[in-house]
Amino acid sequence: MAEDDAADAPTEQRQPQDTRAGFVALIGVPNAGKSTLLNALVGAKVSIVSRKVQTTRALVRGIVMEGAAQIILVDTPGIFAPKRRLDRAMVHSAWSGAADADAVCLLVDARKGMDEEVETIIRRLPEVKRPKILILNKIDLIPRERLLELAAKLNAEVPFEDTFMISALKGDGIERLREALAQRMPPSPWLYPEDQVSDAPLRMLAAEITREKIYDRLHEELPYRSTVETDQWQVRPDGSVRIEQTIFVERESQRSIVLGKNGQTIKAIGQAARIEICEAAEAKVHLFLHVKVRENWADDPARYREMGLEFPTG
Ligand SMILES: Nc1nc2c(ncn2[C@@H]2O[C@H](COP(=O)(O)OP(=O)(O)OP(=O)(O)O)[C@@H](O)[C@H]2O)c(=O)[nH]1
Ligand SMILES: [Mg+2]
Repeated sequence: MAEDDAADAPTEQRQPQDTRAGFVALIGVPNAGKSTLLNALVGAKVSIVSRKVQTTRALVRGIVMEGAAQIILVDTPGIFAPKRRLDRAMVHSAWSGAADADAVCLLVDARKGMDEEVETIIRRLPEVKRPKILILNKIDLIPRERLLELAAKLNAEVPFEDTFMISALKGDGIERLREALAQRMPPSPWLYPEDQVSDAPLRMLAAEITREKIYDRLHEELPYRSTVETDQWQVRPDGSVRIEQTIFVERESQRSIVLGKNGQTIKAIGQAARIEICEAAEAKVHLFLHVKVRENWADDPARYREMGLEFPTG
């Protein structure tokens, strides 16, 4: 090997010794706070959050550095009883995220406790032959006695290796959890550059941000009947970015709701999305949103590919 090659050595060779790296999956019922926790652990907004259930639709990876350890956190869609094809793809992707991880964290909304939905996950958990960790989230909402009771009840059902009580929203217990997860990472070179917080391309994140604004502003079935894709991402000579996105809905009546009276709703969605996309892209952004009616988008494999989901046949 020529001596010059040393300058081009792969990044692993420049890493400190004793590095560790691995995957930690966050699973739980919809709305347990998985995406909020991912963002809190990463320290940046990587995954979208809303008050509504079924916000996350595909695996979202966030990268955390803790000392010599790199933790690749995998946010997953909430696990629920699927009805539609899209539901099935989401739930399938959640379990697949767990199957591949070095550790699986079950996140439970402490205020809701152990309901039927959590029970359903617990029944299937033995299939996942991975170290399991229990995380009780939203501890800001309930008294401590009830927490201990809930932790005991869940630990009686599943052999969790560890239990944490946190508030992902307020940041309580996050530091300790991050350190504990780092300890569990196996020896390995880092898998991503150490300053990277996500593996998702910006155009994907931008589509997700717009979808989050739809979840914030539209209600009932609409968020679940729509999807967003980034069609164009054009960097202009002045460094600003021109972005075009399409919001797919299933009916003309839904299109009217997304547009709103005099286009007010789409304007508000666009404004809110643009501000956040600017931050993510670190550039001035011109955002153009189009709304298209595609009756069967939820049965179209191309839409699943864009979302990063497997298309369930049958
Ligand atoms: N009070 C309180 N609210 C929280 C906490 N963590 C998350 N939330 C709220 O719970 C709601 C759901 O949070 P998400 O992070 O979107 O939940 P998720 O588990 O990712 O939901 P899905 O993607 O639908 O599966 C949001 O309104 C959050 O602000 C917490 O520690 N305390
Ligand atoms: Mg989520």
